[in-house]
Amino acid sequence: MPQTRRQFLTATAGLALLPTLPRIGFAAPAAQLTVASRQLEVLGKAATVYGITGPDGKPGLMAREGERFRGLVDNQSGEDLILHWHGQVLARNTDDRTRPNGGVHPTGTQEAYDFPLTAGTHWMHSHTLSEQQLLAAPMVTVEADAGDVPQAVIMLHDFSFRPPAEIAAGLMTAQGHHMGGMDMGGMDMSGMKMGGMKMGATEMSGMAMGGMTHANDVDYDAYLANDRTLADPDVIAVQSGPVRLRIINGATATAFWISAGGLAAQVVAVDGNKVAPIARASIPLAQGQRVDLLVQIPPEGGAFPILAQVENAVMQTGVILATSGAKIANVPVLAENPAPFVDLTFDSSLSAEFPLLARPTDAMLHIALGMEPGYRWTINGAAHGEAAPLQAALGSRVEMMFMNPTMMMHPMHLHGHHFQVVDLGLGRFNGPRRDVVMVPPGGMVTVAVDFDKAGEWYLHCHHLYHMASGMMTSVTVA
Ligand SMILES: [Cu+2]
Repeated sequence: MPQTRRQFLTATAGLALLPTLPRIGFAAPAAQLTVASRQLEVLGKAATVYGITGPDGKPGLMAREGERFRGLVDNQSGEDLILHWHGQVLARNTDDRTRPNGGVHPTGTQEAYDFPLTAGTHWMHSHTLSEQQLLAAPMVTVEADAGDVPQAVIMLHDFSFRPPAEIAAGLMTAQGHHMGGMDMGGMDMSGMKMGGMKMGATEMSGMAMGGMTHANDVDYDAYLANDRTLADPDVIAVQSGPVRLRIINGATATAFWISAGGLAAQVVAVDGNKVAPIARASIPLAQGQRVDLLVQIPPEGGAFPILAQVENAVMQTGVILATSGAKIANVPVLAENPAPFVDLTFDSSLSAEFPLLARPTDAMLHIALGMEPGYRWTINGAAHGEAAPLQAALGSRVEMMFMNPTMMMHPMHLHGHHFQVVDLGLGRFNGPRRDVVMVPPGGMVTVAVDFDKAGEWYLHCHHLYHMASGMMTSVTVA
């Protein structure tokens, strides 16, 4: 049953008296998810959005490594549903409706699922425009070796009172998108001579793109962390000692910079995959990506904002971690200075704990990302549906090289697999395992994939409006 605002306030007030973390728990393995619309208050106004509620009445699902996702998904949303199990690499192609010709889950019906859960911080979301209306939720499976460290999940969203179809229509007109009529001549791959360059993505974007680099093509009304703005943030009760933050960027068109403020913070996983722990004060997080941060609450306690600031902008959102009785100061919704564009400096410093096994590469896929006038986004010159799927042999090691001559960053997502980032344009390295990699303007990023599961898997930009405007294809694995 959804909490009312009054119940929430009561619960929050009671937290200070409780010695444990009552809002963090584990679901029974036989989970059932209900997708329905719900009311949310944003900026003092009522908004109707969607939600995915687990058996414990909380958003999404929290489980332990070794458990299965077994149970019914009840679609009460009033709309046909295409739900994606993002990061669930143990699910088969047929376990996910987000595949070519996967059909829809009709409203008013229940569907049964049964697949092993993938350890780590993952999530679930609509694969249509309703993702913009918060049709998304965490799908977190706590690793067997995660110990007793308390967990806190932070889900980020960009929010608009406008319906997503209206936003999409606006982007496709010159009025709605100031680059709609830009002449892209001379921006083709041959003009960039990318194959012969040994240059970092950042240098290349500075050189090739000049001042044209662009972000945030949708004007949002608010940015949410666990459904709330910083004007009225989610306050998560913590105690002194370590807390594992599992941060999910569920925003549809916004990349953030994550900051744990004054807390000591170590990055321990990205996209649910362990990396060699690394201390970081500021972490870029593109659409669809996740980061696990181990923070240390000091012995004296206090209140600690965990912030997500929009790239190239001053807007920010976040939650507050607070020990019992801590005074919680207001955090403004606008930061003092704009954040930079997200880039690959962070990724270049990561090392996978479990890299792909060393073996020869069987095939190379070149994937040129493109933009054409009228907000038409393409892969290898074709919008979704215009070209045949890419091909990969079952059991093969394939490298996918993404090249981005456009002026926007594209967070590229492959369904059903965790690839390994192996080259950011600076030479080979033991990069992180991920399922979303950002390809910045002017950037060239290579990932290695073991295509070990048959089926046709989507490959797309996780900017919802780029995906909806063509930047999607699929890989047939057979
Ligand atoms: Cu894109």
